[in-house]
Amino acid sequence: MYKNSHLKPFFIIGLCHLLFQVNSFGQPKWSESKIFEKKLISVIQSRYIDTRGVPSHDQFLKKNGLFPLNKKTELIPYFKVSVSIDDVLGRDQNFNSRKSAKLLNPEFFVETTTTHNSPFVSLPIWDGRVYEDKDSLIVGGYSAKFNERPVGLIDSYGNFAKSLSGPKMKEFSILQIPSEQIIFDPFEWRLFRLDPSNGKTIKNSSKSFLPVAIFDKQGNCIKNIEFNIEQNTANSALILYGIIGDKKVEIAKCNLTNPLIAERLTGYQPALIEGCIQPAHGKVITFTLEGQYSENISVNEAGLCLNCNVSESTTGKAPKFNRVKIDGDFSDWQNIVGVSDPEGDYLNYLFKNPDTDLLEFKVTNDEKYLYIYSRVAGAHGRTGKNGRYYWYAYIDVDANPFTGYPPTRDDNCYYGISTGDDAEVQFEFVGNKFVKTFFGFAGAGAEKEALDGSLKLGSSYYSSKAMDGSKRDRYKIEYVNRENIRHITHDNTEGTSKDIVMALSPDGSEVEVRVEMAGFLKDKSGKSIMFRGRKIDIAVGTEGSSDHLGSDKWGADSSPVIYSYKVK
Ligand SMILES: [Ca+2]
Ligand SMILES: [Ca+2]
Repeated sequence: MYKNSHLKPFFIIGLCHLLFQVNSFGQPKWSESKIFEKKLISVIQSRYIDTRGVPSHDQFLKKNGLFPLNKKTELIPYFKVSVSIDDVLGRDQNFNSRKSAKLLNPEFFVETTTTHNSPFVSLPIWDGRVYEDKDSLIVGGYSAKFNERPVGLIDSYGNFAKSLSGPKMKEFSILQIPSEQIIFDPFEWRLFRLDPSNGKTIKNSSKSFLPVAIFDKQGNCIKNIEFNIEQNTANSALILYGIIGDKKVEIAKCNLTNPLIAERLTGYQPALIEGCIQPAHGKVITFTLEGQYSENISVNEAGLCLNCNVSESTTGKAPKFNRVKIDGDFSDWQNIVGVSDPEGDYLNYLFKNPDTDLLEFKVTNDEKYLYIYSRVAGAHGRTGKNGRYYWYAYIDVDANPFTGYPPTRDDNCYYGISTGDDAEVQFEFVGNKFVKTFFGFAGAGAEKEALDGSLKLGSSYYSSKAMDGSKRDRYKIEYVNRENIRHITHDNTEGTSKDIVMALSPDGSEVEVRVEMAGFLKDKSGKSIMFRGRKIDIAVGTEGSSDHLGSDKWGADSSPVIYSYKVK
């Protein structure tokens, strides 16, 4: 998936006094040490100057023994379809469905696998993040006991220095890594652990879902391409087409008569009430089938390249209004660009739960509704008998980090993203049952003000109680709208908000949520906090217990933020 132009790097500016309010560790006051005239990040980048005198990521890789040699890249096309259990014949592992069988939710993705050699290997660190505080780069570490706390800093050489000592240190898994092995990539804004490769070949792989990037002969990414998956008339093949202007080009195909099955998964069947649907009620087998590229495609360094000439007509079609149908068929999302999140970005203090591991997040809207999409590695809402699962869209409606609640892992909230979260769209599953969709709001007030409709945007907290147990009057409230009446709701309370509906894909890996913009709260003058033309920052998050996977820990993840999404 290519990059969304709305994206800013994953850090925050000017949020740190909020972090300090909740920091009772007696940390050094970073903000008092004003050393650098130049921004610290530029100082670190300038240590990696190439022969043209320009800071370069390649230089960073070379100086740290990470520059890839003997690099090989393989891009394998896959199709994924679900088939009702009743339509799958026999008990063998073959893709042997009835001729009349409906192929549910056909999908396409490319798996990119690279191998290379280098003296060192870099492993991503998920248990912390780097953020700016005035002239300093702070490393926030994550832990079960203290949630997120500043545990160190990145100095002007780009090195990590611990700022925490004593018994608290052992609570933070990032501090169990020797300091000299922690490396900050100032170009990609990521923390890595550096290990010797000992001569071993290094292998990485990742998946790209639709819309995938396709390049022209000159190496430019083709912008006005639309994708469409079709079944041929004899039902013997699935074909991915790219439509560019009035030209339809076959990109990849998968034979269905005797396909190569890469994965075969049995679906799950959550109990559903009004507000959530799932095709075939999840009673499906989901097949991942290896495909082949058509002769129009060649694979090179850049990725997938179109061999035939396409004249990108600039007059082309006007951009479509993305109207999404909440039906569990996700073809209406396949041409919407979103943001991707790494697979396997597990935190050490949480359980490695694939059902909460986000892979993609997208947002769109029409005149009445916001539509929100996410994909996880496992299945949304899957729990065991006694488990719980929550999904959130975190919305910073005024793009102001000082309203809403701050993006730390404090207050027992699992996410750590750079927004002030004012309003949320959520859903809840308990014991493998869909319980409700609902709204969250965190502003200047609490339940009474929400019921009166007189809440204002303002600084707030996730929990009604502070960490010392005292009660707060500004905290996140949760509500549902039913028959034009707003009701406060709580965990485990069944009953969905009528203006938020959702659908799961047959295998549960994808979810589409439609929320009526009128359902968000209004300010005192009666104006909704969500309106067309407003620019919002938005991300999604998941959290779920893992009893069905044999653990009493929870799993959680959050997506990158889409900044400045303009409600069209
Ligand atoms: Ca749909
Ligand atoms: Ca993830």
